[in-house]
Amino acid sequence: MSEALTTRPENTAEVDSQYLLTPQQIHFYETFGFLRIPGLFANDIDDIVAGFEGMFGNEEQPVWETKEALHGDEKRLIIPGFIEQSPTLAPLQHDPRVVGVVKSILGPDYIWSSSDGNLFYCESYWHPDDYAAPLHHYHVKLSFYLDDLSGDNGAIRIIPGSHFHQQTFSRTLRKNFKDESGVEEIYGMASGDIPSITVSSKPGDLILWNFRTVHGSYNGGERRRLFSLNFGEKVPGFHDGKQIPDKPVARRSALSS
Ligand SMILES: O=C(O)CCC(=O)C(=O)O
Repeated sequence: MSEALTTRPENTAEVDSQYLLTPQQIHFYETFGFLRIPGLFANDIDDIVAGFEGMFGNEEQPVWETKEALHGDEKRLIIPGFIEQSPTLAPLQHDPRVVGVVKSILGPDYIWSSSDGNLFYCESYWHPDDYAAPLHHYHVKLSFYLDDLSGDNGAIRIIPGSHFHQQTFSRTLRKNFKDESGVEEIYGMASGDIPSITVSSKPGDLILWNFRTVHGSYNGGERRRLFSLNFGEKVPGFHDGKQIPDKPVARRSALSS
């Protein structure tokens, strides 16, 4: 295990500037609502996968099995509070790479909003993560997909710009995607053909997205492995208060958040 996966004191600790996002990465994230950082955890991936499998392989570990409409009524296994219960993965919450990303996006005042581990035997239809937090409360999700994924086997898909949750575009998507069975009638195409970006990924990549960003996954039904770390702004509405209505998102550096 690399030193980066050793326990760090707490999330308010200073983080070295090498772990902060560049102004370009921040602006990409704030414009499109997601970002992939290739290979950020590549050196630790064997330990991360072992930690993940250790959790799902532990017969004493409570695991929820769901069959929800959002996943076509197909099977999904989920462990809430995932890394918190794993001695191998818990240090990730304070890992400087995680803290650097989170501080770059949320600034110094952020809260931990728990984690979840998932085994998907299903697709996920289009949705924002408003089941996890109200949309006015700005959150970022840091996702670790542990398989080689492309559009053919369940890579996450993103509708860029859909995180501007109060705008007509985003409101229209949320309304029209409420019921998956109506999508084809509304748009004349299958849900999986809706315009989007497929974020292909390899184990060791980090993918982050805004909870408001509309996302989904198609063609992936065989034990796709994902765990996510979630963080939110401390004061709900703080982030939105900084955006001037109808003005372009300002370019900024991690230290001017
Ligand atoms: O990978 C997937 O199927 C969807 C993941 C997702 O929607 C989530 O974690 O919020």
